[in-house]
Amino acid sequence: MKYDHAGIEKKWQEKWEKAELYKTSDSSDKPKKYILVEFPYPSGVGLHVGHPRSYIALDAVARKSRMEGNNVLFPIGYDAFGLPAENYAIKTGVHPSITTQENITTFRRQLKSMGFSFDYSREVNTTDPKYYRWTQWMFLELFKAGLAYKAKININWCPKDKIGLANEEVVGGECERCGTPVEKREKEQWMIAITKYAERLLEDLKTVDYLPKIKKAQEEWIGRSEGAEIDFACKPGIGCHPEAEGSSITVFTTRPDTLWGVTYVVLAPEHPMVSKLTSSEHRAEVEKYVTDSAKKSEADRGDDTKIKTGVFTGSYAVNPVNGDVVPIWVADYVLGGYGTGAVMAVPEHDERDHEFAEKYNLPIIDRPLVAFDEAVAKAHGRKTIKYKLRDWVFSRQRYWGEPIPLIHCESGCSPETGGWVAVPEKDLPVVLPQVEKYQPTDNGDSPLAVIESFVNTKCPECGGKGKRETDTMPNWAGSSWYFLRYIDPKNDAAFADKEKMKHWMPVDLYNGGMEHVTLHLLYSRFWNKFLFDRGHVPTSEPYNRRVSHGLIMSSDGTKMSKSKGNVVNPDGIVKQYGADVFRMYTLFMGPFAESVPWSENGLVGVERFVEKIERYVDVWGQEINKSINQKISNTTTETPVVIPKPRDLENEKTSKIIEKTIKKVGDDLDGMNFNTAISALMIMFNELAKLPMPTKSELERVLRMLAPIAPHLASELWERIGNSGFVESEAWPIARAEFLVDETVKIAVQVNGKLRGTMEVKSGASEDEVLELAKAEKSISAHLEGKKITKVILVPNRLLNIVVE
Ligand code: ANZ
Ligand code: ZN
Repeated sequence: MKYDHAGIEKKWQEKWEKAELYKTSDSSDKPKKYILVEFPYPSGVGLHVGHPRSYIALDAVARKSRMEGNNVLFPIGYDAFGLPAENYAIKTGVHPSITTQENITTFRRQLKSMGFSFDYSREVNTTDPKYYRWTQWMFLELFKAGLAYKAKININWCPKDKIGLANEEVVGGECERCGTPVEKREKEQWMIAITKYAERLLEDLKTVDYLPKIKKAQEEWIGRSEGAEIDFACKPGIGCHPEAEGSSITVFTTRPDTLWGVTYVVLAPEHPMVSKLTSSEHRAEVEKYVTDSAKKSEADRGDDTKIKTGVFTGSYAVNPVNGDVVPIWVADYVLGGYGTGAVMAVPEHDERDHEFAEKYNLPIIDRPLVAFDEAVAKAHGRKTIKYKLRDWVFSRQRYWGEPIPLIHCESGCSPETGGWVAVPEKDLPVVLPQVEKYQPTDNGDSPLAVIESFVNTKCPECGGKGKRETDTMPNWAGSSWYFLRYIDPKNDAAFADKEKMKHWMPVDLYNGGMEHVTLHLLYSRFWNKFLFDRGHVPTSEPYNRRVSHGLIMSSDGTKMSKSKGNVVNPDGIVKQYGADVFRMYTLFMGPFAESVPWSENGLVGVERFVEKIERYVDVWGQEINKSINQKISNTTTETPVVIPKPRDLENEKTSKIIEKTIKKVGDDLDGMNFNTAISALMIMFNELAKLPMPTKSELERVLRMLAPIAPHLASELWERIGNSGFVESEAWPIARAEFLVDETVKIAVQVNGKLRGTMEVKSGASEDEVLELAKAEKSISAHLEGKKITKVILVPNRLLNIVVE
């Protein structure tokens, strides 16, 4: 008989919804647990099988946590600003909010079909004005604290489409839509000074429980380097371009000890002193070089496998430690945005410099090293710390984002912020206006820039003429604080109630993709820290524990992609196999943190397993009925015989396998080892099939253990064995200790490091137990007589070392 997944899953999903089983209360005496998954971008193609990998796993954790007596917050929402909806609007004219709504409806239906225990009453949608009102409010907090500022920076520019491109729209240096090589162009952007928090973002990693590889990714992204700034002077008379004489170039080095081996100095092409240093003889060449390198991406420039190029400026500078006169070059392997944008080159010690020196025939000299502090002092340098982390580019010239709530006063208000004035809180949100065209304007400004009624407004300070900022916020804005809004999603007076935040924060467990452990994780940690500093949130760190799932690859091990046509549609899987098979298969397919290939065979295997569980429980039920029938027929005879019902008697072997599995599955779910939890369940059902049947209470323990993993199946079987109510309202089973230890193990016993005997003890025996047994062993006790035991060391199940005096 095939398991009726469609009927059973629908039935239980409806029952859960009706009973509001997963609605979370803010006032509960139970301990709180906040379990969070990264919310999806509701794309037009619907849920990808990669999304459920995260949700299924954390759903199992959330369900178990509820059964353990916790008040669990397990919310979901939609991170819905972004390019696909906007590009679709450019193509079709359909407003992004319409496609977004449709996509959200699809996502919600898909999520519900999988039976997730999300509290849907707390859904958030970052594009809802009631939500982004608070994103804008928080931006203004940053602005008022001086952490938002405008600066000219390079953006990716498509000269044909005449628009600024997001990094993800640049593919191999070309515009994703038209294939034209992308150029760099200077544009004024709003920036957020996240670098002010670099040290704390690094330091506080010590206080949180993140997977080691996640911590490492954060540390590398922040990229702290201890080094020194050293000045190389362009002294008169050494051959400098006259305009540069008297100035000096400041380099950043992590190796001042190598100063004596410097043979040239290199500036990044965008260094402000390049033009001033370039002699007329070299000007044409240098200018061409600067223009060409502006077209290259920073990743290409920093790529150590690429051949390095550069040009001589015609000027020289003096090495402060030994007076050597060294030539000044321009090369794009030096990045403008890091350190001081200038380096001292030491070909003898640095591989890049060595390669460059060989290519351009620059000297390579071997000089002894001088220790760090002494070298810095000799060079009259300054010790300093630099970070790779850059300030956050916080504006885009695009439509589908949160409008930046600032007004430029045309009559001179607020000169200290360049004339920018905050929109008063009572006027928030600044709602996105309707537009006719969604593409940026010809000069790269946002499409909002041509809507006069939006742009022209009054200065909130003086009431004079004002013009609105027409840039919108980047995709990362709304996701920087969504975990706070789930706590109080309908609050109109604040982004969330303080008492409620005190109750729920920090998030206890957060899961998401490895691709988000730098930007999103860092941005949201920063955002939360900033709100904490302003007294708006109760904790400095938002997430206590952070884990990550591996990707689901296609069956041939490659990345699933629409163009290759190897994308697995979760709808089809749920329809054919049911949510529980999908859930268990996803948990079973491999270690949670690792990438794993999708396998249809694997699904079929899990489908059989579900059928097997159903059959086992049904047979168990029939046996009970049989014994009851027998009892009835017996009572018709003269002397009634009582036949023991299978559910009355515990069988030791049966109990053992059940209790051991309960222990293992519990530990595995806590350790996020879902695949081994499923295999333990499979082993258990195989064993049970060969053993006397469990009692009713034991079978109930089995179903309670199954509930977080296959909730529909467990609920159905719970009912079939004669229970009412929800299996999940029961407690998570705790393994009975007496059934956990069985085998004996051989333990070697040493006295003062010398082997004095071996003994059989029960597996898992404690130090005291083993010591008592050892004392009773003649061969060992002989070595203890008359001596004082000063120390006992047990390597469980292997070795006991007794130290005596
Ligand atoms: C001389 C030297 C000798 C260096 C040596 C290294 C090794 P991290 O650790 O990443 O901070 N550097 C400085 N600013 C740079 C920039 N804007 N673009 C490219 N390279 C830059 O690296 C710091 C080192 O990278 C600095 O120390 C500098 O080269 C280079 F044997 O100075 B070093
Ligand atoms: Zn004004």
